[in-house]
Amino acid sequence: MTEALIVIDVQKDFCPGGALAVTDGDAVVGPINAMMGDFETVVLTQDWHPADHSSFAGNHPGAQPFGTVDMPYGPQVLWPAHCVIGTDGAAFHPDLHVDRADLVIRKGFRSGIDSYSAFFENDHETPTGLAGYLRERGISKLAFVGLAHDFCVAWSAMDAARLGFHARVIENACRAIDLDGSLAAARDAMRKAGVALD
Ligand code: VGL
Ligand code: ZN
Repeated sequence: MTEALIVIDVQKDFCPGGALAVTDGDAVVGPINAMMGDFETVVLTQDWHPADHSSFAGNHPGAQPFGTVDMPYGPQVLWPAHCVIGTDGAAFHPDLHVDRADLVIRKGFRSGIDSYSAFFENDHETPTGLAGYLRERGISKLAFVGLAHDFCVAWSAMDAARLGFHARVIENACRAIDLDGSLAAARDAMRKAGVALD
């Protein structure tokens, strides 16, 4: 069996009570823990931002969270400060079975650029190294779960498909931010990109 489970950003700040809480975000933890046994390889991603990160609304004078700014690499949604390096909010949900992970890959750690995807930063060019890791291990099939369905899960799954991996999203183990219809748009884009929605 060569399919890997890629668990996206199941961190306290994306769960109820967190800085960028996704509705019902903690509901993914039980299903993800339960399915880990079905996969030989489990990879976790961790959103990991410096306090001066350019995706934080508070670092743009006069800007509001959930607005958009133009960055050199394209439009960027501004978020409340979240998953700041070393803080409690950046930690994994305490019930997530992190011990099962072969690899934890951090992303978004450069101040000037965000990284929704586990494979590329938001310029769609700068690699995180995950594709090389998976290919070197002979893994070609990936199942994605976690938070948020319409941002980091969707961008990761679409990049995986673009890179030639077989990519599917297990939707009952995802929860969305759903900003202005972003979940419907992301599902549509994923289907068009060749991502299977299970
Ligand atoms: C995410 C917004 C900002 C995510 C991360 O994990 O989907 N969304 N940073
Ligand atoms: Zn982030």
